[in-house]
Amino acid sequence: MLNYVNLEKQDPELMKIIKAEEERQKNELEFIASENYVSKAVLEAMGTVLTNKYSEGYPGHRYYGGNQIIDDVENVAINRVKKIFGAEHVNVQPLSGSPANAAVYFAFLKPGDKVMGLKLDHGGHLSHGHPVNFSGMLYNFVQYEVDEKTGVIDMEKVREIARREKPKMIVAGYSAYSREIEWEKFKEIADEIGAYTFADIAHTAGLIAGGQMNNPVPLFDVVSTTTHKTLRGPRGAMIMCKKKFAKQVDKAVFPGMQGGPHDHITAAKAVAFGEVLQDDFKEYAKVVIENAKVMASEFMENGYRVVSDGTDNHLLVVDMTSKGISGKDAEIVLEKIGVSVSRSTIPNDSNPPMNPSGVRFGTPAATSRGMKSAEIKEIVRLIDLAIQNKDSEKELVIIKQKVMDICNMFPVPSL
Ligand code: DSN
Repeated sequence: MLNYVNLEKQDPELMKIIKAEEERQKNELEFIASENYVSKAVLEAMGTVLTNKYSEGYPGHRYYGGNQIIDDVENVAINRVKKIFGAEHVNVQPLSGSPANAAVYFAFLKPGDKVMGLKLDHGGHLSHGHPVNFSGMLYNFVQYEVDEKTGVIDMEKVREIARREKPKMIVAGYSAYSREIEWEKFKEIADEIGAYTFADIAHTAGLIAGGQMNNPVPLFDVVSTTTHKTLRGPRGAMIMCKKKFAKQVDKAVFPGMQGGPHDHITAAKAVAFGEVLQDDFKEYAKVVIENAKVMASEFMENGYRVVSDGTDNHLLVVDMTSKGISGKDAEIVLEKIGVSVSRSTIPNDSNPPMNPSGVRFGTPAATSRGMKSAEIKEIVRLIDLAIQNKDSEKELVIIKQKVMDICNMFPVPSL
């Protein structure tokens, strides 16, 4: 239980709401692939006086006085990232994933330039060129897709599109793609046409940091990631790049995109990076993937179609129409039993994004609670039971109690 003495006294209305969310997190299972639980130390760092400071600029070059201590905070964060990913240059100021990606485009491109990214319904991200997003509005995106039969990116098709379109930048790294990414091949293709390589590893950064997936940082020109997904830090992002691009990336973040960095969040990022450098983080990353693999095979054994027939990372996209239910309706049924998931499009989805065919499941949060394959198997069994009994409120209540029993055995690390 966290201590909120002053908040409780001063603002009981808000305290009640925050406590309700605490209870929800304790009593529900989190399978949203982009969510996780931070440690108490990370939470504490976010609640410090560092939030009071303005520090536009970078360590040693600020536009406000009194920043010597903030410089120390930012330098600790930067040095830890360099150690984790082998990055030549790091900017830890981006406020979140999309602003980080905006800064990357801003650093390397001019409006109207051609960029290649994976289509949203094939696993890409809004900021990889979707027409409703700034990326699709400001830049001329051409999109690649996953193979219709395998659900996997066909690198020869990527090469073909790249040769034909000659983009200035190729984006790899995704939000709903469950397979290892062929970073070397992307680099080879980009080199052939003289394009920049940009990896968005927001989803898999923690798995890469834990040594369980291939690392694009030594290879690619620029890499962005959020810090709050598999990396298990506070909400935020960062950019890593080759030294030769350091100035243009820093300029794009500030003053190009942002004003003052959130120094309390930078401190919490540093604390999380410190945790990533501990030996047990490797084990966590390994179990995240083991759990996702078990989840995928259990779903398939129960007759569900899993996109690409499995996973190499922390997530899987399940085509719920293979069980006669849409992704949105499945999300609602699972909410009733206390399992949080996010609906997801599947490649070439015939249904609209608000009511797509799939559900994306991710195992980082359950793994942070200490769950292993036995629990994952039981959870898939309960999910399947809920889908089969979707119209029986009585059955769903019984299943919810079983979910609650699992939650009670595996407390949220910070609560
Ligand atoms: N919203 C994140 C996700 O769920 O993947 C990406 O921005």
